[in-house]
Amino acid sequence: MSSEVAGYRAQADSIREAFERKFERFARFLNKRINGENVVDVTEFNLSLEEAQAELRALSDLETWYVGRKSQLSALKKLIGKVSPEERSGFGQYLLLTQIAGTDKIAEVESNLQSYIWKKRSERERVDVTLPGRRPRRGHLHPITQLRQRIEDIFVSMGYAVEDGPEVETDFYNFTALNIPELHPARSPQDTFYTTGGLSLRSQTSTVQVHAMQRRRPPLRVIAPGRVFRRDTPDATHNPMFFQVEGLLVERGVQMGHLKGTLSEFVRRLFGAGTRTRFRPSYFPFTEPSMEADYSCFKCNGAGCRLCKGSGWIELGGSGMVHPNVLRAARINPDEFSGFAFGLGIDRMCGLMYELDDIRLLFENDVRFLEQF
Ligand code: FA5
Repeated sequence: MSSEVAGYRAQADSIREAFERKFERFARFLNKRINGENVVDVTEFNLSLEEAQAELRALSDLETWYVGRKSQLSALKKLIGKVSPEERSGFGQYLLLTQIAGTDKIAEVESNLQSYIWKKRSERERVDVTLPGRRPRRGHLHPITQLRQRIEDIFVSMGYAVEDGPEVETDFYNFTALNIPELHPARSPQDTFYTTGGLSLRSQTSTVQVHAMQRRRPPLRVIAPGRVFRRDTPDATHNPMFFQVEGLLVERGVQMGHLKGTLSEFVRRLFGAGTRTRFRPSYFPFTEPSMEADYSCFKCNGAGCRLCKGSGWIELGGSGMVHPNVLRAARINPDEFSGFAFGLGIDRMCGLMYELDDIRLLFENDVRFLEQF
């Protein structure tokens, strides 16, 4: 053997010795040879799942160190072609045996660790199918949604369609089309949140009046429930975000009696046949004439109690005959068609029905509170 090849073989021997030293920590994961048979009891490994996974990673690092592309053994293999043809195959074989001596052991440990990990994993993920099941807690609709649906049902049964409108509005739909020109003082009580692009969050569902008239054309009957926003400071009866339901009817020959009859029938269906209504003159820029509607207290039947603050009456909302300018904004001829509109606040109505001291409770989303409805 040439001194050159002898030197290479010595290098291969020292690489293998270094490997054996590094491999010592894994020796306990090798099969045991008992009576000539390969035996392994992985339960003796005594590792947690995470520890076993870490061992597997360390083993893979060792394999890379020993036979990886940049390993010293690979560097030696590149020399095979350089040794003399007579010595080439002997040297090549020597390196191959050196390599196999390590990779066989690595493969054995890897397979044993894999089965240990599989065992640990299935232990951890095992499901005891005999355990009693956990019953899911069923929720229910929010009280405001429940009330909104009751209101919708009543109006749908009176021939109304349910209409939807955007919560982010242009100045036209929120104010101008509702007969509230720029700089008109009626804008300030309904001050809202504006974006820099000239849009605003709608301050009332009355915005849907114009959308509905443009979309459906008269004759029409719609209600439009939805979320509205105002710059109101929160207190027991105010929220900056709350729900309203708008009603709009536009037909030929509609007059105030139809409005009064509709709202009276509505409260009778919602609170009971004996419920009475009263109408007070009021002002809204988009209705003329305008009225506030009240209904007799459902708790004391009008005698006066804590709920109605002793008056016997509870406020229902605003209403009136649609102003001709609003009809004109939707390109409807006020000489041909007339209509009425009303707007009710759902949150306050909900607060009264459930005798809540504070409507803010409705939005705190405390399930202990919400579960009661
Ligand atoms: C209006 O918003 C009119 N659009 C109603 C209307 C429609 C009149 C159609 C004529 C024709 P008002 O600002 O009064 O009206 O509000 C109506 C209802 O919303 C009130 O009765 C009240 O129940 C509720 N509301 C008003 N502000 C708040 C608030 N900050 N928090 C909770 N509810 C509120």
